[in-house]
Amino acid sequence: MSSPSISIEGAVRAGTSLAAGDLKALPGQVADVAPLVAGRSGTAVRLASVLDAAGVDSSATYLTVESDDASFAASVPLDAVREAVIVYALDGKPLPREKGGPFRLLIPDAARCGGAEVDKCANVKNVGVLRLDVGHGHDTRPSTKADHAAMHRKPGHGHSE
Ligand SMILES: Nc1nc2c(c(=O)[nH]1)N[C@H]1C(S)=C(S)[C@@H](COP(=O)(O)O)O[C@H]1N2
Ligand SMILES: [Mo]
Repeated sequence: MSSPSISIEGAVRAGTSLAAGDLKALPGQVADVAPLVAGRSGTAVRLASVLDAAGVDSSATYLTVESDDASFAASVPLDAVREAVIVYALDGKPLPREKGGPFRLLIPDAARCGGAEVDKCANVKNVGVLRLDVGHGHDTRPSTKADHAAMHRKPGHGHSE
């Protein structure tokens, strides 16, 4: 079996697929995300470096982030995630799936759940695809407070607030 990877596709110069080892070799390493994103830990790479690896087309306006099982997706303005990171390791080991691994997007200073286009719900776990879109893309985030609360009541759906 090939190692898990993130696929970067859509409005890019050259679509690519990056495994943890590839992410580790990129510039923009963050040894510990804790100072950047309160309450989180792990080793990360800046999203900007990851996107640079594929070469974002100037037409792209949104980043659509999808989980590897295709169950969850969030589409956020590219401009709003300039400071985001992809966590790929914890204590020198692959980030465990239950912590959102093998790859997790974390957006510093994201708004509270359901509070804005870039909220904590957009911190996608188990990231499989980063797609550069021209305009808003696939997004499974609940649009009403009631739907959001219902989603968080489902077993296994971790929630911090
Ligand atoms: N793959 C995946 N990522 C996801 C979700 C999900 O259901 N599946 N839920 C989102 C929502 S709604 C929130 S609020 C945060 C919760 O992250 P936490 O459990 O680390 O606090 O994860 C986000 N990332
Ligand atoms: Mo959420």
